[in-house]
Amino acid sequence: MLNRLLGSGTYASFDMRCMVTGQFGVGKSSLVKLLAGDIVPEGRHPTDGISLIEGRCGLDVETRSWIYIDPETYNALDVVYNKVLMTSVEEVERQESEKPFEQLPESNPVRSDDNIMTSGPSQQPLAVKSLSPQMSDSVSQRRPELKTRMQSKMTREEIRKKMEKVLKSGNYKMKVGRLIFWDFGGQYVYYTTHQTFMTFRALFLVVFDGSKQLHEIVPDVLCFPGQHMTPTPAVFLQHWVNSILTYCKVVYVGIPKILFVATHKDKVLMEDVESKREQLYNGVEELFKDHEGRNHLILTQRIFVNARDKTDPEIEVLKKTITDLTFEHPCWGEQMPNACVPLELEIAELVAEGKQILSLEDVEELNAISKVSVLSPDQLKDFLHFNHSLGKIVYFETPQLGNYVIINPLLMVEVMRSFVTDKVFWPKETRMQETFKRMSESGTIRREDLYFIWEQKDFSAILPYKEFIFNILIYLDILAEQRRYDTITGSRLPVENFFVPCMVIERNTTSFMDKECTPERAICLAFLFKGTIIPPALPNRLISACLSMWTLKKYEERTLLFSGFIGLSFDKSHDIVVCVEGNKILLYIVHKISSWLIVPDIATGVKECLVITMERISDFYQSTIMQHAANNHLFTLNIHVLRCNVSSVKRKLCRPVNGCVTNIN
Ligand SMILES: Nc1nc2c(ncn2[C@@H]2O[C@H](COP(=O)(O)OP(=O)(O)OP(=O)(O)O)[C@@H](O)[C@H]2O)c(=O)[nH]1
Ligand SMILES: [Mg+2]
Repeated sequence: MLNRLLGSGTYASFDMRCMVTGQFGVGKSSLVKLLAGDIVPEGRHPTDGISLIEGRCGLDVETRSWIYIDPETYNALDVVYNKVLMTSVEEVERQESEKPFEQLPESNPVRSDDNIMTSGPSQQPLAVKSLSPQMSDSVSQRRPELKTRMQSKMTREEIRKKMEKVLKSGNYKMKVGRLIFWDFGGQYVYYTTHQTFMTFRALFLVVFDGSKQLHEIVPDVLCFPGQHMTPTPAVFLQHWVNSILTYCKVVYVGIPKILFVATHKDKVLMEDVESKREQLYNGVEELFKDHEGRNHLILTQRIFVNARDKTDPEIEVLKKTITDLTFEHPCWGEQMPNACVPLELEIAELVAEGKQILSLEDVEELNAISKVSVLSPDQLKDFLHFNHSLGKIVYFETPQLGNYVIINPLLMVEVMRSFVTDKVFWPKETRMQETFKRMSESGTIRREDLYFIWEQKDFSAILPYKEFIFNILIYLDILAEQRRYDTITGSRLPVENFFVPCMVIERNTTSFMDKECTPERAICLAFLFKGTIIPPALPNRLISACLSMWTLKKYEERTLLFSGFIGLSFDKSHDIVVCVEGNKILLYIVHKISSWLIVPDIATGVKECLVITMERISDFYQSTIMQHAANNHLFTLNIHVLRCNVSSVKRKLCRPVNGCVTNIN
């Protein structure tokens, strides 16, 4: 698909996202600040959601040196020009001497309802020459311009002027690729939303506190991944490695790379640092010695820093390691199609003006009125999908979502942060406090309450597109509809409440499992994951999906929705429980009298629903523009039928389902 876009020449793009993950409070933000050349503030400042540090540092493509960028001189728009110009001066010169002869495509997307001529031919700008296979100067003179809402800013003249400015500054000669730090907040509630941004086109750091023992208990943790284990730094390390490898499709062998960084070196006696380093990293090796994703882990560098001290010589070692890993990354210097540059520039210009979302019509118009290059409808769709896969825009081509394009993906970070946030960041306003309290207790929120949250100044960009954004949240299973039915007519009632499973941090303390879900009355299926800990986003999405299929059960006056646990009513006799235990998702089917009375077709139906949902969820993460790429087998699914003495049910349940290995226990 990309090849079609690549048709008219390419430029090399040097951009690297460095995603910094790890347990809360271990020093991620401090470390990122040091790496970006910022001052590390005193005291504890937890990160709300994700913080992005962009345009502060980069790597010299030729000398490999770490470059700090003065924020005063940084201009996001110049980045695109720089990138194009960085593609060897010789090539630019060669292109200059070439005579472009380009044809108008047969399916010209330009509508001819107006007859205004475009401005006359301008001098051919330097690197733009090979941009478009579709537009020659003579053609552009013939092309009628539209009376439109969108205004094309990128005239050839404009691009030429800006290119000249960048050329004159000489900045492009010092080929600097950008490093963009994604600093992830480490609190549990963010775990479901973080994965939305993870990609194999990045480098990952997993940070941990080196002054602690890997297996000592982390105090004051209510909720953490691998719920049934004891919360220790080791559990958090495993969680992050599993999350990264689950949510990043493996397109290139061993990519993305994951580098461990221990912090708090200053809390260890100087003479003990080396032995502590040895002990920590031997522990990490031991933890992952049988891990399937071992080839992603960098275990040769045993970095141990004081994340508050920029003079720590190991910060240089860390920088050097990040540099080497960036240069080894197959996406560093990736070839990007020139044909997309004009539209990219138009979009960058709008983002710089503060625009975050465009309707698809606007994008089509922007493309159609371009004075430099027009992509065909197919190319435009490819452009959108490709840029989505690069993380530059967000575009889901579904009937409900395909009419809008989020041109600044940071908006999604804001959307998530607006309501999936740790208690310390809850808004003070009374109605909103109540909304957040209800969300964390019962896991529900009303549509209008979310809209009300978006009325805050911070989220004013979301408000005009609230319905579209709301639908995205449902599509991502961050929100799930609470279905209700009229008990007399059986017809569906309008949805009032939406569930937000990731905000529920309370654990199941009801006696449902002990009293109702007994071996005499229930059968149990276990979905086993290869990793040691299931990343919470996965069961949370599964819980969302269950909530939209079945009715939430009430027991002992409480609704059975807890962190990693859900109880549902299937019908008057059957209940369903889905819960997480270590690396298993357990599905119980409970009959109100005896497991012998469980209707086999109900059991298989529920199982298949769950399997299909799990496949859909994992497919979602695996979807990529590079369809031919290898599959990620890190997360295959086994089904073990446990505690099932009902042979007819057992026989039916163990019928293999697509894509799953079925084991009988
Ligand atoms: N002594 C010492 N303190 C550190 C070090 N790294 C971080 N800190 C302190 O630990 C606290 C937490 O650091 P942050 O950088 O905010 O931690 P974080 O991992 O970003 O935390 P979250 O955003 O909540 O996930 C702050 O008070 C830091 O000053 C270190 O290497 N040594
Ligand atoms: Mg932080």
